[in-house]
Amino acid sequence: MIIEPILDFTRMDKQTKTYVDAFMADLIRKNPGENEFHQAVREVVESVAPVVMAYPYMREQKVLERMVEPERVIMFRVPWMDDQGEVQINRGFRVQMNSAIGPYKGGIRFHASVNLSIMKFLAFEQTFKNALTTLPMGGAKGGSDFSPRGKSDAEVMRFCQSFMTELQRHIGADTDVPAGDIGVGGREIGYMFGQYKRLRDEFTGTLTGKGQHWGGSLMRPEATGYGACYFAEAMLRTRGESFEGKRVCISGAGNVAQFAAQKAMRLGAKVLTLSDSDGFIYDPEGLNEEKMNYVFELKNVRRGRIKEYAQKYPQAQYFPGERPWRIPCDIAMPCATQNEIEKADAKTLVNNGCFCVTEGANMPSTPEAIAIFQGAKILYSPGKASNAGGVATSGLEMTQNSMRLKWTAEEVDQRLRTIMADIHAACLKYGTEEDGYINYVKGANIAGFMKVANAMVEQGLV
Ligand code: NDP
Ligand code: 2IT
Repeated sequence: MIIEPILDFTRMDKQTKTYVDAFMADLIRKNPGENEFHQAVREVVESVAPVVMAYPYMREQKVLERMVEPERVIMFRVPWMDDQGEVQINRGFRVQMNSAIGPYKGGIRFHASVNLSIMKFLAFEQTFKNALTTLPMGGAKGGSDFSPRGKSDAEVMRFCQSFMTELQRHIGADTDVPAGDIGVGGREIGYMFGQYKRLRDEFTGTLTGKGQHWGGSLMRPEATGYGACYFAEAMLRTRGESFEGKRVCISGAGNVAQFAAQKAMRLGAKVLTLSDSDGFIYDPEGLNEEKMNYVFELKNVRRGRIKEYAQKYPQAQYFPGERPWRIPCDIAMPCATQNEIEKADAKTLVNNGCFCVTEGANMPSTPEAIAIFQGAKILYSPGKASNAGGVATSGLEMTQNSMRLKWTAEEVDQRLRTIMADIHAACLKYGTEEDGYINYVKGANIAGFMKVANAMVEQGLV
């Protein structure tokens, strides 16, 4: 039974609001203290509640109630020894949220802040994001409260091996396929893949983001940042605009930020800022290819801090302890972490003339910030739509691994562009409001929800 979506979900009536309030009260009661998870769920529930109200079977089948209950949560001890010979204990997680449309798929985050709430919010978001990619991937997320920052390669390797020694029994090419996220890049994927292969005695595409000579897809490192720029281009086009000559503020200096900056610059924009958790740099002349190469070397080879950019390029200023949002820009691309744009930041951005916010990170804008953007009717896309290029290209890596062949960079890039255009079209379909404003939050949430909900109903009560 395929349920055709109705398109007029614009108004939330009183009955719908009562449903949302009761749903959220129950969720908070069952998952106390998990603030990030509550925040991610509320955003989706507010978008899809009119759909749920329109179809009684969705309520009878408790589709939404099932979606917020992970299919499985795995938590485990990760013991390892540091370079001084001291025993260290971290906590490992894998939240297998939803497998209605494909094997579990989602990144692994290594950061001191990782806890169950953050894992569940990310796995929940991933479920909708993966549905939007048009590829058959369920939603998951994993990680640990281990921070690779300041650790030696040997320590990172020992940690990754211990982490994978437990995780390997829960994953597999047709079961669950992890990848990178904050604190997990090529180095960490390499150590985890090596241990997986050793313990399971198989060479399959069970992790994505692998090295270029052992199964990694070309363009996977670039995919999230590039995909966010392709999505932003599509948004800008709805207003007859482009990146050409625009001032862009980017937060973060990691994988997503680096390639968002490179693509935005190559599309003719002036990229003014990058940041890390210690502060941000402002380069009034904008990035260029030479400066980008410096950033790649600084962050990916030397694992240095972004403040060093201002030492290398004296026209740039470094602002410790601050985020970049007060620098006037046309386009903002948050590419660091959750809740990094708060209400006051959003007001500053809009007051300074910013008219496009494209999220590279997951849930970087607070609900209050989103309300400011949408209230001002500026272009605003949630991460689950605009950062989906990363996991989409992971899906393309899985396909190449299954076929045991490798596509060219041009072929992968073309597929990525098509996927981002399709996601944008889905947002337009479900998110265009009566006055023509495109509510990308509603569009992305309803499009992702319809796909997963229908698959769940068709597969029965599991
Ligand atoms: P990286 O670890 O490569 O880079 C993260 C960057 O964000 C670093 O500059 C880091 O600074 C900064 N950052 C991390 N945590 C914080 C914090 N609490 N406050 C301020 N700055 C912080 O990660 P990615 O670039 O891969 O991920 C960035 C975002 O993009 C995350 O939200 C992730 O979930 C999302 N994402 C990633 C995808 C991918 O393919 N990698 C795909 C889709 C989304 P510092 O060095 O100081 O920690
Ligand atoms: O948040 C994300 O989409 C990612 N970290 C990428 C996940 C993946 O499986 O490539």
